[in-house]
Amino acid sequence: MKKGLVKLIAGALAGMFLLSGCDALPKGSDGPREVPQTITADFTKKENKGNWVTYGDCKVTLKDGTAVVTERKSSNSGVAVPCPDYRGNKIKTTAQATTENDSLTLSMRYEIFGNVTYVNIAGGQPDASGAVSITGTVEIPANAENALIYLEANDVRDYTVSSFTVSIEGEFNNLTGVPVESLQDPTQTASLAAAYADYFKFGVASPATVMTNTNDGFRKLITTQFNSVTPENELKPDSVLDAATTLADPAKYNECPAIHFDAAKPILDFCKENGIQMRGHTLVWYSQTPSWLFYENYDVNGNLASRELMLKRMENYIDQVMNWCEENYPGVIYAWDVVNEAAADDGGMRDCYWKQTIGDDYVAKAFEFARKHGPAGVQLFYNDYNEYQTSKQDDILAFLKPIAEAGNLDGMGMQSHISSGLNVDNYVEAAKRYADELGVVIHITELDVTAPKSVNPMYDQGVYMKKFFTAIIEADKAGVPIECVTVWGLTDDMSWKSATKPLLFYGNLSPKPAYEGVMCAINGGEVAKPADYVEPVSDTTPFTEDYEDQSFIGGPRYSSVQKVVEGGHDSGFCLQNTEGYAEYDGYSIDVSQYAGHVIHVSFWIKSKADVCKCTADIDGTWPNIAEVQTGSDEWVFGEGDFEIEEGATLTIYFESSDMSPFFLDDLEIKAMN
Ligand code: 9MR
Repeated sequence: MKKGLVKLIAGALAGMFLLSGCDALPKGSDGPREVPQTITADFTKKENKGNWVTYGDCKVTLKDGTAVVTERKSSNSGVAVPCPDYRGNKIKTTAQATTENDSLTLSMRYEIFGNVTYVNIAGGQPDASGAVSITGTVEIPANAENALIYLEANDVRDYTVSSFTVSIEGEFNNLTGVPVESLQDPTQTASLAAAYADYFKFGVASPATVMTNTNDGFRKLITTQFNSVTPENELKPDSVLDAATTLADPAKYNECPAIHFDAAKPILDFCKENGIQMRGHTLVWYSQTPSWLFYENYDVNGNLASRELMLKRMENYIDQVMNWCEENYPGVIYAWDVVNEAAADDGGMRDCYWKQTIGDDYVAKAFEFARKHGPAGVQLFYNDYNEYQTSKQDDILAFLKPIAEAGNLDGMGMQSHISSGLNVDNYVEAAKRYADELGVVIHITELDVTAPKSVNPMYDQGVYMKKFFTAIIEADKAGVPIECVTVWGLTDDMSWKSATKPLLFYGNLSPKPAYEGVMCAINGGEVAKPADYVEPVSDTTPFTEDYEDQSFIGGPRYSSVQKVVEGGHDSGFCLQNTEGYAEYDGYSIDVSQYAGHVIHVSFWIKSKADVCKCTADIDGTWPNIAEVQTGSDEWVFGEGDFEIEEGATLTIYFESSDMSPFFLDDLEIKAMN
């Protein structure tokens, strides 16, 4: 039969079904459609016609082949490129823009069984002229519908985008016409909360779409598995501040911004009805807080507000939010993340509008106000990421100690966005240190664990979960007051970093080996090897590079440049590392093949910098493998050992202590056991 005729009959049949009131033919009964493998926004054509749409509340004007985005009411509003036919594929997206915002980010939004998920793909900072070019890759889950890529900013200032493309990376997996999977019944899976009842609460972050979803499986997963819920975005200032009301009458709301709980109510209702307690997240944060809050008359084109005014706005905001929740949902919120992420990534306190307007004591003030106005018995937490890094621990402890001494701090929130390479002993040590030095309890608030890039990623992740939870159970037994562990999302596909598959349940609600690992930690037993388990080939062949054939296997860390040059140790060639923007822009080598072994690394290095290091790169922790005194610009020998966790993915890198180039030669990495 001719293709056209088949379509005609199918169309007529669909029409009959529709007319007779039955459901339409299942999606995709026509089979896969032809799909272009690159989508390029055409800013000479109108919305939809030019492969682009307006995203969120803003105005888009087309000018000379660009899209000028103005009147942006929230940091995520702007221009988007829909790519609904790319589900189940790895995609690459690129945008070029000019902006006055400090940074732009390419993000993805998709719907997954009626829930909405947002994933950050890649970000970029504009150069002096305001131009920025961003490129990133990401995987779209097979069950993700209506995916689109949008360009957001850290602020609500204008941007102009001149090019925006989304294309398929690798071979195209055409899932058009293929229905999404069916959800599994989550009530058949044993409860994590029940299993851990003797130790700590077992919580989960959830978007409010779960509560209004026609698929009740997600709600059942929460009520079966968890006894604490954190709204993923709905209690953040972005959601709670009522922009329309406040900005319509800035004089009236000058000291006390208007607020509303439209986004949070469904999740608060759900917790109240099901007797589940909630962690409130978050009152004071540099991110997801509109910049107008920090300006005189709430006008971002004017001056920043004074310290006095910002203290009033902060106090009133904290007072209103905590007390509205308590009055309307008594006892539901048992803990608040009062301040989130105040420590900077490169040491000290993060520069942000709160710090710029109020000063360094904004954190202490927030806790003072939360204690003064917060309902009795509600615990006050500080919450941060990379909190297990030694230097970040020092910074956080420095500003939290006076707050704890003043009696205004009850808990430390360890976000714990980690990967299966992180050393669990160091992690537990950090928890113990916060508890001991601050005299507070610990909540693990946003746990997700990037699956390793091994041959059995799900299984290896499960084995790591067992190790991680065994360690925290032991710590809890030994007196480290861990009172709640919250995983940051219900399923892998709903995670803010879905491509790394970091959670306990698959997208269809069935439990993963990661869930099994968590259960094995409490019940004993081992994570079962899956039917498709691949016996890993342990390749412990020593890795050597002497650069004599003028080649090298490693690559740049961030923006450094490597070149083989003459003048090696004992003559011949060596590797030169130059450029980059920071001392840690160095030479990086993947050593994952030695997972489960202790490696011995030896090398010759030369630099004008005082010190050169060989370091492991694990989730924002950088344990030294070898450190050598250079500076003389003479060749110096370095060596050291490092134990790589079973199943881990690991890179090590070489760096100099300042921006001076370094030269590397006769590198050897070998397994010791
Ligand atoms: O999971 C949240 C995601 O949906 C949002 O788009 C994102 C915006 O910043 O925030 C995510 O949650 C963050 C949390 O509030 C604070 N710690 C880091 C989390 C992951 O980014």
